[in-house]
Amino acid sequence: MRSSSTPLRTRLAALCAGLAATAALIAAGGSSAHAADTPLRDLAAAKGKVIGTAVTGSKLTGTYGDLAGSQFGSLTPGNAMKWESVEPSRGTFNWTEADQIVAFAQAHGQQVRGHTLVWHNQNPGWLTNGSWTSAQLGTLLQDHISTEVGRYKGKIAAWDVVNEPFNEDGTYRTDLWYNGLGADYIADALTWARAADPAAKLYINDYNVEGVNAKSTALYTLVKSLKERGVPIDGVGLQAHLILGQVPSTLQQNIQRFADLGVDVAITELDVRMALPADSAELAQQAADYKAVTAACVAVTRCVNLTVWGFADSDSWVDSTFPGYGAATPYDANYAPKPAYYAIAEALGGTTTTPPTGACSATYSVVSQWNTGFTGQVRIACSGAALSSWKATWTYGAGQQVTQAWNAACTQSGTAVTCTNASYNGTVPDGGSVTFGFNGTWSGGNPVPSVTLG
Ligand code: 9MR
Repeated sequence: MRSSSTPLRTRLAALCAGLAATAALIAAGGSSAHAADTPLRDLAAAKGKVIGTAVTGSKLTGTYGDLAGSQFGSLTPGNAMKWESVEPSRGTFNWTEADQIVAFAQAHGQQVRGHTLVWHNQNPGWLTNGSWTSAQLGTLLQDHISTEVGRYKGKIAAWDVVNEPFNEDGTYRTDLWYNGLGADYIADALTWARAADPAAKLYINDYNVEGVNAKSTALYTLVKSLKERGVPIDGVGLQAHLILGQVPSTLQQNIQRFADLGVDVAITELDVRMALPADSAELAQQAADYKAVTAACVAVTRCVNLTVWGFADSDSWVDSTFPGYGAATPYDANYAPKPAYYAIAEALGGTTTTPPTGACSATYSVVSQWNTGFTGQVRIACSGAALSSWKATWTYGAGQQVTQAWNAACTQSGTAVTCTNASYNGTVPDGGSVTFGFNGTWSGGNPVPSVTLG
């Protein structure tokens, strides 16, 4: 796979594009702390790994886009490349979101993991409701793979060619593909994908195959036999949708046994869900879990990619699928890094000064702007920490002047602005946030300052 190192020019462009907010962090105890100086993607690259995230194309602007572009070296479209997304009606294709994500990745020097070509889920109704002979179904699948893989030829580092082919007991899932084509649909799909893009690494991806168990052993046996038969298989994806405190003890051993078969391994969809509301103890356990998974990947040379399934708690599939559970990702819903973020950084060899218990962050954004005026906002959010009072300070770099504030008392002296809490909003609970706003004047430019919380 291509290295994730990025030309400075590209990284600068990524930083400048849509930079709408800055965040400052303070520790639970009030000592100064900050996010890892080195982005996760650079820490991972130094270990010979690529760190990725699943993304939604429409969200790739503002803070979400900044973080997706700067912290991760690989993107996986969460839904955009699935069959129901790209061919909702037979012969009518919609590549808009998939194209957008691929273009974003190229602009940010990132790999793309293509997801996914053959799956039991998220297929279009015309396909699942149709009545097909085996030959027709095979042709449909071959055409689908040739079309999609061919479209992105040379732009996809790895394809999850086959997704979730096994039941928990290691038997094949009796889905549309197995029922219509038999177990060889897997070998055929891999062969067709190889023909359409010889450079892309081809994976089989599944969940609950992180530890050594019946399901992962079935996957192991399949990969071994595909290799023996000369079928193109380059890697296995361990999805890793984990429950708090339940990282399998055999994770590293399992990664190693696949590596020893001569295939790459990727952690493809990592998240760690917990009972809501999240408290400090849960967030600390989650950090330990993320650290353990990252360390297991770091320990095995052929574990090449570690991808989180959404990087922020506001962008996770977990909450709607498991009511009462959530907070599964490394950033909270306000894009403040959680203890899990720092745990990943540490497992990748980074050093941070953040307390393991969590932090509060202040995020400045320009809400609206006109000729010479603007409305700004600062959001103070805590995760794994709490505040009973707060003070946010920043220095304007382009002559801006605060004229009026609400939900805070703000003063400006020269270029220095100091805002303190109102009588009613000094408390920011663990997992909560407070927002204050202000109007100001500007001329020439209105760059976003860095906010210090203290
Ligand atoms: O994140 C995806 C979510 O938006 C979809 O609603 C869901 C539908 O099945 O699929 C999610 O992604 C899945 C991935 O494609 C395969 N592994 C399990 C993921 C979580 O369900």
